[in-house]
Formats: sequence, C-alpha cells, structure tokens
Amino acid sequence: MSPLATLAVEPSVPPEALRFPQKPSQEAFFPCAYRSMYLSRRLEERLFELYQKGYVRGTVTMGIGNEATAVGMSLPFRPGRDAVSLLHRDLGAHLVWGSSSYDLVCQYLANRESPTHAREGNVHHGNPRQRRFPMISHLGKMLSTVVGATWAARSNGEEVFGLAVIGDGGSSTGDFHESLNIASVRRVPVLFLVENNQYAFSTPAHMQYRCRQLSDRAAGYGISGRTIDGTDVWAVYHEVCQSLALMQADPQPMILECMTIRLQGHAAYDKAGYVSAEQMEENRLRDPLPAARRALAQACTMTEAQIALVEEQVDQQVHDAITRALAVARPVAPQVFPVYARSPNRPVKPYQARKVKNGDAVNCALAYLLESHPRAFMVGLDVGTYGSAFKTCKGLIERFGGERVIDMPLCESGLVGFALGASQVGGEPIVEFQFADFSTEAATQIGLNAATWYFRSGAEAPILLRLPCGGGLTMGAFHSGEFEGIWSHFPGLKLLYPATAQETFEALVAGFHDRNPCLVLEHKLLYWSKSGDIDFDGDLASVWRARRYTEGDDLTLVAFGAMVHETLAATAGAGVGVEVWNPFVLAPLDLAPILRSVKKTGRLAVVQESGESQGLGQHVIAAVARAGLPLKCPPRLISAPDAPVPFAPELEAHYRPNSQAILACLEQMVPAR
Ligand SMILES: Cc1ncc(C[n+]2csc(CCOP(=O)(O)OP(=O)(O)O)c2C)c(N)n1
Ligand SMILES: [Mg+2]
Repeated sequence: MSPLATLAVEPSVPPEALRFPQKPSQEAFFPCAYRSMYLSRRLEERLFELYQKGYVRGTVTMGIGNEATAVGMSLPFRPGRDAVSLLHRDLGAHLVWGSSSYDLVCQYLANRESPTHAREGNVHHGNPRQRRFPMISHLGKMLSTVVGATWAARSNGEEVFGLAVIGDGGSSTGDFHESLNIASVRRVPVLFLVENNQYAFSTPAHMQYRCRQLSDRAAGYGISGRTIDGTDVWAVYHEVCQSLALMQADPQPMILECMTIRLQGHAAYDKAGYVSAEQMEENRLRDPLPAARRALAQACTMTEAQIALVEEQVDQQVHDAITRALAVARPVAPQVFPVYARSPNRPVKPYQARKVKNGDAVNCALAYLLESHPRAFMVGLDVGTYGSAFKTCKGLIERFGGERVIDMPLCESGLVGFALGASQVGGEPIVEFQFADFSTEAATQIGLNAATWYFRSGAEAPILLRLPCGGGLTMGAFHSGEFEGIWSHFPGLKLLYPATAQETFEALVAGFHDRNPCLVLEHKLLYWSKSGDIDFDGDLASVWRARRYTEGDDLTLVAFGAMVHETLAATAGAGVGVEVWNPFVLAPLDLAPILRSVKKTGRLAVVQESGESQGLGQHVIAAVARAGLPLKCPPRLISAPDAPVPFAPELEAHYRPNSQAILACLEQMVPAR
C-alpha cells in the first residue's frame, strides 16, 4: 500500500505494518500518524464548535497539543488484543484504537447511536469487548483495570500488553501507586504512560510533585522509567515500541513520561488565564501537528499540494461524520434503565455436605468454584498460605496453586480494579476483603466503576466480592462494620447476606455465576458459631429469594445476618405466631414476599445490627408504609444506635441488639394470648 493510500483509510485503524513487533520506516509511519493527528485535531475543533452552539452538553476537554503523544503511544498496540485505558485528552488515541469519527461525534451529541446509548457523555466511553476500557471521571481508577486484564489474558496464554494512561495530576492519586505496585509485584507488562502537560486543570506541576521527573518514581517500584518529548510523534512511537520489546523479553511494567502540552484551557469553560502569555507562546511553538506535517513532507517527499489534498479528504470525512450524526434522532428513555446484565442462571453441579460450619461453607463454595472453573481465581490479603484472616481459605492454595489463590499487596482499590479488568478478558475473579470495613477503600471501584460498567458500556462485569462483616467479636469500629446499608445503595451492584451454612454456600455460588458485580456479606460471628447441612440442588435461579424460617399470623419479623439467629432464639417458645424473614437478596431488594407476610400478620418489626440510619430497616418499614398496608400497631426497628461500633465487650453488648431486646419488643407488639 502506498503512503498516500494509507492516509485515506477510515476508520483510521493503523495498518498492521505499524504494530508491534513491526519496525516501520518513517516513510511508512508518518502518513498514518499524521493523518490520525490531523483527524483528531479537526474533529476536536468541530466538537468544540458544536459545544458552543449548544449541540454538545456537559463540556469538551480537548487534546489539542497532545496529539503526538495520543497517537504515537497507540500505534504500536494491537486493538482488540492489548488492553488500554485512555483519558480525556486522547481522542486521537481512540481513533487509532478503533473508534470512528462518526461514533465519537454520536457520543458527544449523546444521540440515539451514541456508543454508550447516551447514558454517558463526552470522554466517558470505550469498548470493553475490544479491551479499550471506558473512562470514568475518577482519575487513576482505570489503571488497575488494565493491569488486571493484561494479567488475566497472559494467565490464559495470550501474549498481550497493557497501556495505562495517566496525567501529571492523576499521578498523585493513590491508585497510580497501587496499580504500579501490583503490576510490578505480579510482573505484568503494562506501560504506564504519563501525559505530563505540566498542568492539572490550573495546578502547575511544581505544586503537584517534587521529584525531578515523574518517571523517577519507577525506581520505587523496581522498574524502569523514561521521560521523552511528547510532542514528537516518532519519538513517542519509537520509545513505546522499544518498551514493548523490553517488556516482551522481561515482563514487568514500565513508566514512560511524555512531556506534552495543552494548547487550551482545561476544558471548554476554562480560558487558562493562569498560564502566562509567554508560556502559551512557547507551547504554541511546540505544537506537534505542524511538526508532524513537516516530518511527513520530508519522510515521504510529499508536496504541499499532496498533503493539502489529504487534509481536505479528512476535513470532508469530519464534515460527513458530523452531518450524519446531527441527523440521528435523540435518545428515548426506556421504561426501565438497564442497570443489571441478565444472568442465564443455568443449573450447575449439585453439592451436599453434612454439619458444616458457616466458615467451612465458604471454603466448600470456594473450592467448588475453583474446581469447576479453570479461569476462576481468588485475590485478597493473606488468602494464600495463611488461609485468610478467618481461615475460610484454608487449604485452597495447596489445592489450586499460587496463581489462582493470590496474596495481593495491601491495596483494596487497586485490587478491585484488577479484578474488574480481569473479568473483561474471561477471568473469573473472587475478591476477599479481609474485613468488610476495608471495602470502603474501594468504594469508587465497586460503587461507581464496576457497578455502572454494564449501564455505560453494555459489557458485563462479573466479579464476586466477599465481605466478612459484623460485630460481636470485640474488634471495635474499624473491624466490625456491617455495611449492608452502603452496599445496597449503588445501582448495578447485587448484594447477598446469608445467615446459615446452606445460604452461605448458595450466596457464593450464585454470586459467582451472576453476570454482575456481586457482594456477599459473611457475618464473622457466624463463621464458627453456626453450622448446618448444605444441600444445593444446582438451581441458581431459586437462590435469589427471601428466606422464611418460621410461619405465623401475629407478627412479621425481618432480620439481617447474625440477627436472624438472635431473632430465632427470641421467638422460639415465645408462644406467638411469628414469621421470621431474612430478605437475603439485599440488592436488588424484592420485598414482595415480606409485604405479603405483613399483610397477613398486620405487624412488622425489623432487626438489624447496623445503626438506626445505617441499615436497611428503615427502608423495609417505608416499603410497608408506601404499600398502605393496614397495621395493628406501629412498626418497630430494633437496631444499634447511630454510633460507631464500640470496643469493650460491655459497651458492644449494649450496642448490639440481642434476643432479649427482640423478645421485649415482641411482647409489646403482640398481646398475650
Ligand atoms: C480523583 C479526581 N479528582 C478530581 C477530578 C477533577 N479533575 C478532572 S481533570 C483534573 C485535572 C487532571 O490533571 P492531569 O491528570 O494532569 O490531566 P490533564 O487534564 O492535565 O490532561 C481534575 C482535577 C477528577 N477527575 N478525579
Ligand atoms: Mg496535566
């Protein structure tokens, strides 16, 4: 193919000849590189116009000045094979990785053909099926997804690399560190590319970091790092190719810092008054586009007229994409927003065991899953040789090996991002938090990234997250939280809270097979104090239902976690007809069977271990009120007070609801027969 023919290709997927491990000449390189850079520049300029005219909402953050880095870093990679996360100045990179101008304009217009179905806007897009992970606003959070995907694909025998992009500002986030550290420890060949344009919004580099250059940080991870001129597209391309060759020979991450520029304010609304006129002028002289144009003319001995002709073709292409996209209808709101991916729930292998403690039920379920799913793997802290803090993972590493039962560095956010990325390439992650309390470290990854993944991209994010939770073990405020209130309030997450051995097994197996991020709360107090038989018939669909333990006509008692057992203890022999329910599936919460029970009994009490406003009890009571059910007496909530979990046993015993409190409530609510 002649260089000129390459220039006219649309979409601008680079020819094979430019991808690693090819070593193209500048003559072969520049037509494609310049075309992609020019297309990116023109498209962004037009998007900005569309924003000014009111067609594009939100804002536009532009990569004008960053095209050499965005295009140069992308051309060596293999779209659909390598994993990548791009940022808000990487429109040119999206074009190289497989987006078309038309798709991008539709995304910005948020019309009916937007790749995110108009559920997201501007830079928040990608294509997980092509391993181009969609951006979220929270800088740094995408990095670990690339590490996880690259690791999981490599574990599957694929020869792939990752490209994880971050800015100078984003390099200050904890996730930058967590992701680099995981990649380094697990030797995952991800190129951490820092687009250093010396500003984070208005904050200049000297207020962002004190090291000489950001690539110096590589030493802290035992890896190598380089800083190069990010306005020279050939230099960027060449350096990335070199890095890939090094990573191929010796798999480990690397940092490549590209010193790039921003020729506009941070976004459409920002006039960059904080950048001096001299600095802006200096930046303009470093504009990568004219430089690439000169290099193209030289490398390909193209005349001005020939280049102008190609530019005209690209202008026309941009014009056509915009004309077509503007004609597309506005999106129509669906009856129900598709928050959850559908899970087939096909029957799986049955399982039986006798007299199993709840903690052993966890172990049985994990072994069952690792045994039957070769791509299932566990990550957590001390889940390997130690067998996990509560010993629920005992023996697993011996059985399944250290590549499937993995002790991770202490970094919950990076760990969940890692699992999310792995789930996109066929890995089947099971994440253990040492304590549910530490899940707050990963709040963004769980509640905003994984939970909205399907809604935004249409790709499933099947991850199982295990949270040993709850109090009663004298562990104080940082090791006793229940968190069912928090985790049931993020759309897109599923949440299960088992109380018995059977339920524990079912919750883990059903949560694993579900196609959404699913959290299972495992009450620590029940691990070794409760036991029962497991008789799982393999019917996953039937797992997703509320559980009723007793039947009665006088009172409906709804209890969560360990409170199920306190409630059963209180009601046994109480001499009144109590229906004890465990909603079990806390998200999405289906209260219909419980409402039917309340309709029958006319009385409702909810027992939760969490503080009054922290749990789901108020929600259950509100549902009864909203259903307009006639009640014989006001509903009651038996809960801990709104206070952190106190430490001393005397204080904690006072804090946690118990069977006496439940019995007292029951006696007040139901008249003696
Ligand atoms: C965690 C987080 N905090 C704050 C913001 C708001 N924000 C968006 S972009 C930005 C500056 C980012 O700077 P940098 O990483 O250098 O990227 P650049 O915009 O310069 O390309 C900020 C503060 C954010 N997106 N994420
Ligand atoms: Mg910056």
